[in-house]
Amino acid sequence: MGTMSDDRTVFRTCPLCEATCGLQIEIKDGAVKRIRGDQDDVFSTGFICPKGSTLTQLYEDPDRLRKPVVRRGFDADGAPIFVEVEWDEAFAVVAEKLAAVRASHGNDAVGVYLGNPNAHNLGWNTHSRAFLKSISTRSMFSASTVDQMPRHVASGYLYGNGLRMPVPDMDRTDLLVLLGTNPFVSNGSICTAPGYPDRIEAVSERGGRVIVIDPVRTRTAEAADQHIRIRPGTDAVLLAAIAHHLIATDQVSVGRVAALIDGLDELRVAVEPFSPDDAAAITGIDAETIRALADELAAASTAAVHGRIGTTTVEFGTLTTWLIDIIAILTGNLDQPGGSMFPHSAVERVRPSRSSRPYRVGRWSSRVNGNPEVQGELPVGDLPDEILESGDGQLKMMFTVAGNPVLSCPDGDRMDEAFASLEAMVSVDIYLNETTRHADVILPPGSPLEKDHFDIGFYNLSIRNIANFSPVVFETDQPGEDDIIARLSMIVMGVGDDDPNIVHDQLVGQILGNEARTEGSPVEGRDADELSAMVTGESGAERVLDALIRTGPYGDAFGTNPDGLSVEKLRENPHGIDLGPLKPRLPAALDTEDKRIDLWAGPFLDELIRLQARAVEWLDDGRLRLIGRRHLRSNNSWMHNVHVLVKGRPRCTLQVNPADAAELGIRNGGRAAITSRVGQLTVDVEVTDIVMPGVVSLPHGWGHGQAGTRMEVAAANAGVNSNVLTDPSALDPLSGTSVLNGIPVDVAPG
Ligand SMILES: Nc1nc2c(c(=O)[nH]1)N[C@H]1C(S)=C(S)[C@@H](COP(=O)(O)OP(=O)(O)OC[C@H]3O[C@@H](n4cnc5c(=O)[nH]c(N)nc54)[C@H](O)[C@@H]3O)O[C@H]1N2
Ligand SMILES: Nc1nc2c(c(=O)[nH]1)N[C@H]1C(S)=C(S)[C@@H](COP(=O)(O)OP(=O)(O)OC[C@H]3O[C@@H](n4cnc5c(=O)[nH]c(N)nc54)[C@H](O)[C@@H]3O)O[C@H]1N2
Ligand code: SF4
Ligand SMILES: [Mo]
Repeated sequence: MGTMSDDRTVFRTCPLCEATCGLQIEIKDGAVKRIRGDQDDVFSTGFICPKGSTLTQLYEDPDRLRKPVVRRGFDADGAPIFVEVEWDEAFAVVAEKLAAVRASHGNDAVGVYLGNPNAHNLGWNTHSRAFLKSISTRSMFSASTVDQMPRHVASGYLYGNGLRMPVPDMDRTDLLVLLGTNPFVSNGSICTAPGYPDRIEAVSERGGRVIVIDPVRTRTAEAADQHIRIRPGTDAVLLAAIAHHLIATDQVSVGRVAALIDGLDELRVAVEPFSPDDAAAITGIDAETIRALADELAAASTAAVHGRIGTTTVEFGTLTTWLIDIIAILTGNLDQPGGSMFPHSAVERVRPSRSSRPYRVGRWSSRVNGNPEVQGELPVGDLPDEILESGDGQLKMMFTVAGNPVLSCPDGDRMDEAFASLEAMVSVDIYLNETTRHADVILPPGSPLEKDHFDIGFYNLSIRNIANFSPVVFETDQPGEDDIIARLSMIVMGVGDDDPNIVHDQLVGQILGNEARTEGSPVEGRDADELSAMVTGESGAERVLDALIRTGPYGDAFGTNPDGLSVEKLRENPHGIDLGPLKPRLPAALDTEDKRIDLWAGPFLDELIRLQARAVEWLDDGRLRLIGRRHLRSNNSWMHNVHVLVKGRPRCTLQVNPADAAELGIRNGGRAAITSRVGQLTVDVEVTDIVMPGVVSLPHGWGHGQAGTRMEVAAANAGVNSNVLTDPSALDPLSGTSVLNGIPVDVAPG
């Protein structure tokens, strides 16, 4: 808490979603008086959503953990009993538990699950390396395999690096085609763009068009020029048919990047079976509409096609993502202004390397189900089996960092059972929730207002190149992720020290040492110790960030580029620095061996053949398909303890089309039983024609109020866990991503 004389206005970037909005925070007498959108933010210019202003409520939430807690047994009802302890004691328990598990089961018995807020967290971004290297486990799981993993795999094969992801150049495009994304609610994903609604409107205002392809008439679809309803899971068929039509009608025009691309000729044969007429029966979109869409894509002077959750969390997620890039290539929109472009951030997550190797997956597989490793991870759908099925390499201990897999990942009940069965568990989290209630120790970092911030991840997915640093707003005794991860790393390595600065200094030293040795680096040949001494920053994360920024593409190179960036310079620019619109980056940004794009580098030909066979099965199964949805005032499973966000009408309802409701005998406001291969739920029904016939929609992230959790508001607005219905064995085989959209279900009056 601040002091009575603490009156000030500060500016910071909201860390809650990918939009990176600037906030203006007025502080009076040491407390937040008001949070508004920062009109002067170089990127968001005042835009804010209802969540942004609730950083105050998160900060003040009495349920948010202020000190570590350790589990000391269970009460008579079987609920865990947690007691607060000092930090040193908490870390001692971690060390003891880890040593015990390693002694009896070896290091392979230790696994990790990483949740979504890590991507938004500066300390995790700067320090994860230290932790993941020290723990060195093949049992790595994350929210990526219930999210964007297909994007990484498609990028890996096409561009040589899984992290090289194109984004739609929304502010300059003439035609924006959005598949399986509802940015009016989610505020966008793999497309960092604060104020999506205004930007979408601007496309139409400047004479362009916006087309939304979604089974639901979402708010985004309402605002678009055209909404095309599609049967869940069938986007790959639609996109293959678009490619088919472009080729069949001689409308292919690859443009500048043509010289870099191998395998275009083979595409004709590969998409031959996907005629618009055949695709119509599978996608539910008539052939004329498919042809018109393809013609429009070909005719537009610039076009950007973008797909998210509805296109990645499906059985053909990787193929769909690959096809999105194929359409960009065929229409001359890859790496072109107004098309699909590669950001160039002040801290590049991928630096083009000189010694490239072919992109690889499957370097190891999951023990029980034999699914291949992808990007160093195993499918999170495999996690319950890896914990529950006995045998060599069975997981006995888990670290979870900023994740709630019990609600967010497949087969929720079995996930819960799995975590309950562990010998040891450590969670880095701000709440005692459905997942962390199984932990032996919870290590809580401070709330967002108590941490510094810079979106290392999302500026690499941004439609403009932006740099914006946010200092701490309120001081706290709670360590940030940087300090916590540093201490965990030392415990995992068996180092006796407990001073996180040792790790901070090592990380800075490694970064600068590497740079000094790297040919072409702005600090090539300089003395790493001298450079280290010039690094500034109040936290470990800030110091690592300073090292990264100053040696990055816009950096001051520790003096040789005096106008360049440093954290100090960013501190002087609290509204951010605009580094300009995206620029073409190929071939320099390619990490493939030959600096070329080989369309068939991955298993995509086989996958197209598999799609052809599968699509026929979908034709006549006649079952309802379950999809998910998001709400503007929610954030996956974890902001349900903020009263202003959850109040009002219950949102965890099953949306059903009126025609289906009539046939099933269920009514608006009534109850329904919904059954999948793995689970059953009874839910409140909302009859609405925004969902297309044959499709039902239920949001994820609910199902609160379980014994031993400490989230009073969430428990009072519990809802049900939609992922009880998610089949862990249904996945996109190329990426290990779970099928969360298009789950076959039966619905009956309940
Ligand atoms: N059916 C269905 N399931 C889905 C989805 C879907 O569309 N449908 N979407 C999927 C997607 S895209 C994702 S990303 C996943 C999310 O899956 P997860 O990341 O596992 O779940 P979250 O609900 O985001 O949980 C975030 C956790 O981080 C904690 N936390 C919040 N802020 C901080 C912080 O600053 N530091 C730390 N250490 N912890 C913090 C919260 O208390 C919570 O425990 O869910 C997936 N699940
Ligand atoms: N308010 C809010 N914002 C969030 C989040 C949140 O939970 N709440 N979560 C954040 C996270 S972790 C992520 S990853 C992003 C996700 O951001 P988005 O991808 O924009 O997520 P959704 O709003 O779930 O939109 C997915 C859309 O896909 C549609 N859909 C379902 N199946 C299919 C299909 O087979 N084909 C097509 N074409 N469409 C389909 C759904 O109807 C839905 O409209 O949002 C982030 N922002
Ligand atoms: S849109 Fe996202 S970044 Fe912007 S205020 Fe809302 S939650 Fe924060
Ligand atoms: Mo996500």
